[in-house]
Amino acid sequence: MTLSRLFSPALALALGCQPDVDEIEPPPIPKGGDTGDTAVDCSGVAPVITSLTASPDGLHEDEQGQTFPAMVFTLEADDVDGDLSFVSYRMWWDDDLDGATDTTGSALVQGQTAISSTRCASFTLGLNLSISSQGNPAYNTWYDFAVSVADEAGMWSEPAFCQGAMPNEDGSDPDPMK
Ligand SMILES: [Ca+2]
Ligand SMILES: [Ca+2]
Repeated sequence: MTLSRLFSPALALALGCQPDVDEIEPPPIPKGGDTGDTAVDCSGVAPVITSLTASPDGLHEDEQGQTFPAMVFTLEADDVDGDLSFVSYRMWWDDDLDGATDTTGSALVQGQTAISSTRCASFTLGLNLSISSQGNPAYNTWYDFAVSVADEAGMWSEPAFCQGAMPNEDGSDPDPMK
């Protein structure tokens, strides 16, 4: 069993076009009522990414049966106010290997996925995000990647950075970083 099965569905994203993921309709955010509703207390703090790694992940097959080299990003984040019934994510990358990448522009990949968590309880998110490549990121090329995640209120974490490389076109592992 893979980590992605344990934690969350791996998301196959077709780069260069709309992410091929199910659009998840955000659930309505409870409004504070006259009964002392505590919803306000369970939101307002952004998640904090505590670890991020990227690994080549062979070939992934899309819905048309075509295979593409893929990477998997393993991310952990804490959200102390526990408003994480779904998580949004954004990714950026560049090939200037200085350990960071610009996150002020439009994300190169973004999406949402449902999360099984207890509302209002501090929650440690374990998320595996898969991306497959049709040329960007290039095969067998190292990049700085950045990932940011948001809770259901849309509060974005600071970006976390890691370096990684897509497999070769045949799915074999990339060359070590030069
Ligand atoms: Ca939160
Ligand atoms: Ca960079």
